[in-house]
Amino acid sequence: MAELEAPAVADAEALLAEARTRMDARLADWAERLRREVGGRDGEAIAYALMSPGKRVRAALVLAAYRACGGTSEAIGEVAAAVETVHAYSLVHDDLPCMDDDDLRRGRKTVHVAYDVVTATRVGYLLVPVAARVLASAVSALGLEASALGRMAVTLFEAGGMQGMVGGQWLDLEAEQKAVDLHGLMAVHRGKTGALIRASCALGGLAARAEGEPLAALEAYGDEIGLAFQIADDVLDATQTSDVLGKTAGRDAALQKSTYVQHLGVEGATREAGHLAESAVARLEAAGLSAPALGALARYIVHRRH
Ligand code: GRG
Repeated sequence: MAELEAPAVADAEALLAEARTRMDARLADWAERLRREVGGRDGEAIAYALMSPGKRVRAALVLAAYRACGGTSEAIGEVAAAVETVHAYSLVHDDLPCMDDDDLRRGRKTVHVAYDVVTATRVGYLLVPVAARVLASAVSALGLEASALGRMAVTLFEAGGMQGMVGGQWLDLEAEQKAVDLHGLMAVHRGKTGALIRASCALGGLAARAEGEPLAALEAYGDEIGLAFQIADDVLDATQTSDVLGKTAGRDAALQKSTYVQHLGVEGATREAGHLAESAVARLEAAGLSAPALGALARYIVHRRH
């Protein structure tokens, strides 16, 4: 398999900058709406959680997958916002004392530190149906039929459920302070992190009415970069500072979690993530999908600094 050339950081950075601008605007609109609807301290905490400034990798993947399949509507940003809403609530719960127990996220206090544990727990649950509302508004803005909403909702919420993110988080918690082999670790990573990244790629394709081989290629690409993303996250947790990451570094070691770094070392884990990214891009090429932006994002995911 051909080696991926040096990271096309500029391309990925431009797409991520676009995704950040668009997500910040979309999520601020939803935050304002929810602040009014829910009101009080819960409303403020929901807005705080939704408006926290992420890298927006999942949003960028939705945009790039959509365009790779010929999509042209600006309304795709709303699909990306639905995915970022799922990601946002997962972070709120991930940081709770009963989970990873962290006080820093995206360079700010975590929701349970800025508010309290009960409020943060409620915020996580309240945002689940909000993600469904954002997706429904996206499908309507894109002019897609109701059957497309059904398929896209299944894609998003299966990825967020027991077969994906929730199940992966469950395995992750069970695995704390235990030795987990690479096979087991792969299952944790694919569920906890990979499933939503895979769904981001699939949703971009579905929004552009992709079917068959191109859609399968996007899913295969998403599957491999999803795992690569979490391996890179393991590497960053072991090698970067909290200041650079905007979240507490060294958390895996503190919680005695098995990681790719622990199994393969920093170099070995980085190499493994690189192989997955190469293989992901090869899946797109094999399906005849011309998608330089998805190639650039695959490289970014492995070489990113935070
Ligand atoms: C509330 C129903 C419900 C479920 C939550 C807690 C949980 C279930 C899942 C946790 C999933 C999780 C947080 C996995 C880690 C994924 C990960 C690597 C997050 C960091 O992603 P980045 O680097 O972060 O893209 P930013 O801040 O840039 O968005």
